[in-house]
Amino acid sequence: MKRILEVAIKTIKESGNILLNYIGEEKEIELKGISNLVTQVDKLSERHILKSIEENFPDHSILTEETGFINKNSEYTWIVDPLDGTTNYAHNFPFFGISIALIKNKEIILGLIYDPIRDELFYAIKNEGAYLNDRRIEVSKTESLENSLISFAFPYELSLEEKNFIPFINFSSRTHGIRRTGSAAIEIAYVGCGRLDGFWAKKLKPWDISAGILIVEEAKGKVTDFSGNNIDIHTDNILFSNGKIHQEMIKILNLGKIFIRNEKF
Ligand code: 2AM
Ligand code: CA
Ligand code: CA
Ligand code: CA
Repeated sequence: MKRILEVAIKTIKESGNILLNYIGEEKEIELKGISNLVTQVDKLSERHILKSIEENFPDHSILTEETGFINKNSEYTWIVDPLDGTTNYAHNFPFFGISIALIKNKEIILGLIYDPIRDELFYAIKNEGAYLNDRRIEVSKTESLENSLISFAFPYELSLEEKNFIPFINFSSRTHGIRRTGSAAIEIAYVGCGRLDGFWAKKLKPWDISAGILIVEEAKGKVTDFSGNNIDIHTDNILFSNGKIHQEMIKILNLGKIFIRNEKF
């Protein structure tokens, strides 16, 4: 694992430098769907990560956002988001990162999320804890929803019904506040280190969440679906929290109607 971790850290930081190098440059923006952007830098970052994995671990399978699945029939699969927060990146809004996870059979054994702007590397190794740079991290100790700061994400192209803003309104009056940076991976990492107390998301993809799942779990947080059930990397509706506010968040996520604070439900 030591060598795998070393290669993964070196690779993710090199891709971080690619993102930094192109910040001031003109971005070639393509649309994959309405409001679903991809730039040449997503592809450059991805090409770098693919090359590094293929050179160092030629037998491993790889799943990436922009290339898809490279199947080597291996028990190991790397899951790669070469630029999480592309829309932010294209607008020079400084919340974006890179997410890389390694799965062995069905278990996430390594997860890394790197924010090159702040030079913050969040990573976790199965059963060995979660780290921010070289410091061990844990989720927040916030005991109740009303003292929490939470966040959420979903793809831009969902219908209004699928997006479902009812939880957003219900959380608004029951928390210190809601944030949405536009980088799901960074926000999940922030749950891991206690900057956020909870994060809910709809219809994210394995490359958005896999590294974050391990980071939050190893930071002693909780990850379930909106009903409290165990998740896997394909789960549609996913909730990350410090554990202490998890049940309260599940309750609010499942309220079908808007209730103003203090109203009984
Ligand atoms: P991306 O930048 O790698 O595409 C924005 O709400 C967050 O949701 C980002 O982390 C973004 O990742 C992710 N996301 C997932 N699916 C998306 C989609 N179809 N369109 C835009 N963002 C998407
Ligand atoms: Ca994308
Ligand atoms: Ca993403
Ligand atoms: Ca991406």
